[in-house]
Amino acid sequence: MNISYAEKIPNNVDLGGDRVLQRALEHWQPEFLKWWADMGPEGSHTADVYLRTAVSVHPSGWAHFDYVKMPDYRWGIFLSPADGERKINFGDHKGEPAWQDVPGEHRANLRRIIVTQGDTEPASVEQQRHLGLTCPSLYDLRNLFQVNVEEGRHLWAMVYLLQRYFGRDGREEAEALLQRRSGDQDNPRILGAFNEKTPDWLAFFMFTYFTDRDGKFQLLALAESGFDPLARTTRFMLMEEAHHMYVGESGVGRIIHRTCEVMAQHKTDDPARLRALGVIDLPTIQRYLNFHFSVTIDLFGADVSSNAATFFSSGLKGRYGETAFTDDHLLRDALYPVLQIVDGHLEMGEAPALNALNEKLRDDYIKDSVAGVGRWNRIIRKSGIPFELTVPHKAFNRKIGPLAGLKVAPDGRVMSDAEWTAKQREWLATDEDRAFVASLMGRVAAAGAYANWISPPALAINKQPNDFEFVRFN
Ligand code: BYC
Repeated sequence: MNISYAEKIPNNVDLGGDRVLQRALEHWQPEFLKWWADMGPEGSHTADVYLRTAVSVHPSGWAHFDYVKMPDYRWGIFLSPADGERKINFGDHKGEPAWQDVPGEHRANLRRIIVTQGDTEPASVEQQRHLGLTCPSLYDLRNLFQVNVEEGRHLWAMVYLLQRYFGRDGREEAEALLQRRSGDQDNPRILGAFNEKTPDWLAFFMFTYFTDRDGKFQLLALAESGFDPLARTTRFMLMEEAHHMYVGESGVGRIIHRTCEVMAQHKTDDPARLRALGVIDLPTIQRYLNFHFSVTIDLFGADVSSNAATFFSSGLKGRYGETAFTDDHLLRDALYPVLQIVDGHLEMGEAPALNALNEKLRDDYIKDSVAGVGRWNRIIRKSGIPFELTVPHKAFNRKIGPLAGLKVAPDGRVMSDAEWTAKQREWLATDEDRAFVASLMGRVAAAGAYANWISPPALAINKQPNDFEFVRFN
């Protein structure tokens, strides 16, 4: 079914055929728009932005580019095409037809997963809302706005499921998703990383590289769900998510490229000199990386989790690449390696694989993250600079799970509290680092101009040149 843009809420789920649901969503729509006006990107409300909008869920139609006035963006409900033969591929219900409705006994857990996923989407928009005021170029501003509108759409994706399948509870949850606020003392967002600040563009690019990648892996696990509407909606979200991680990877890459250019030009690796020259020194980039990586790997939950085991056994959340595994997809007897704390030291041990599914997904995530860091290092190597960015040890700076009880250096060495306190300034972005990065953030909003601390992109978006007018102000 194609997406109908004639309707108030564009969709490919035949919303017009379910008047009750349509009315419920049309009731939520103005609340969403009010939240967007209050908490969405500052300074975006009158701009025409060269945005990608889906006109169909097929390869030819999901990335249609045109100028859109931001508040007129058509947030809609798009599910990937159904496969009528789809089965549940894991857990106790393996082999049964995928559910088209919510199985009563799993209702509470399913709602909780959908709410947790949904909560991250508006959270990230709130975290990023001031960044447009300090954009390094119109190209970057456009990318920020693209990411923001799509996170808004991902909220719609989860709200559709809540309102369509969970009745009154679902409507209440949909309202609560617009009431929690990132970083709020009394009513914060659900997961830790989504209450942190994203105060500058280095943080934004690190967030979209690392934290949006958690999104990728969680969505890949949910795309295996036995609850078919969740699987179908997450499959379509994943197509959009890929661009967000690209914004992060290429953004950090362009910052590194510019720094290396200035290092080579002035033959210096002295951070103070480089800062005076207006670029971000590589050790500061490493400290930001350490922060965003460690905060993000906490998002996978505790390494041994009975919730994760229940989600899997009941067919709600699979493993990344579930159908490609050649095991029994039940995991009743399997084991999985997990780090354990023995006499204050870290040792590799084993846990039942069923309970270690958060850890498995975290390991898959880490492998994927490391690959992109390797691509950043290639930029540094190409400039002939002897510096290598590294991903810190899995136990570094953890706040969730048993590893949160230890102080661990980026190289994996367990240390005393006193040693950690003395050293952490070398490893995590300090107030001074953040103040310096903030001092570079000035608005560059002329077509083709780029801030001094970041290189222009090698390739802009949709084959447009770097000096294309990606945002028009009215
Ligand atoms: N912060 O048994 P455990 C994205 C809680 S990102 C705070 O290990 P479980 C995006 C946990 O809730 C993807 N609390 O938990 C990216 C539990 O609480 P209760 C988002 C945390 O349930 C960028 C308790 O600790 N999607 O899309 O196995 C921009 C025990 O923990 C945290 C999902 O996460 C934390 N970091 O696993 C925009 C998928 N971690 O019950 C968007 C849906 C754990 O004791 N969520 N806790 O009150 C899930 O699958 C699971 O909820 C989690 C947690 C994997 C997150």
